Amino acid sequence: MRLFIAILLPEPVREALSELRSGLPGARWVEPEALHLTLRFMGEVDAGEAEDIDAALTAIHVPAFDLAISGIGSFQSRRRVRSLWVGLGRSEPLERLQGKAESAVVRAGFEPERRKFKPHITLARLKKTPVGHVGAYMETHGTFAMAAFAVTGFTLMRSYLNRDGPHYETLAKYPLHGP
Ligand code: 2AM
Repeated sequence: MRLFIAILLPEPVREALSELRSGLPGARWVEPEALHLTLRFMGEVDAGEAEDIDAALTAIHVPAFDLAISGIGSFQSRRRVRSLWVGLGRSEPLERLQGKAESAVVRAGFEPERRKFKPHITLARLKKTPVGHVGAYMETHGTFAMAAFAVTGFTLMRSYLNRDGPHYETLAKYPLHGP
């Protein structure tokens, strides 16, 4: 099974982000209920490994915290824009939680993640969208910002790669506690 660790977003946040889902031809928008912030992507694991990850995540204890969303950015490769995302304000509690999730996964027997953590919430995946359209979209929405929301937990997610795009299932929830 294909697993990752994520923060799911409260309904009002998903609703606010949904307003960004238009005005870009060729974009495949992420369904509002699937919007999330990935802390760690493990990829294919077996049932035993999934249990070890779950046990290690259960041992994480950090207080709940607020997280601010601001700005829109993109990932590019081979001179094309591949995805569009909303960014997160710099957050020490988020980095601490991500660090703990990373250590938990390593404790469960996985190789450390070598890529730097770049927190983002993917809004759309793009195929052959002309760069001018992306520029126009950024002109309109690039400074998007909204009120901070409370992060009260994180989740172990399973991803199914369907023909119509990825589908996510929540396998386990790990609540954070009062600050
Ligand atoms: P993305 O939104 O930028 O694609 C499930 O695929 C989640 O894990 C997505 O949030 C995805 O980020 C993230 N992820 C991180 N590394 C990944 C990888 N190597 N392959 C697929 N998804 C990855």
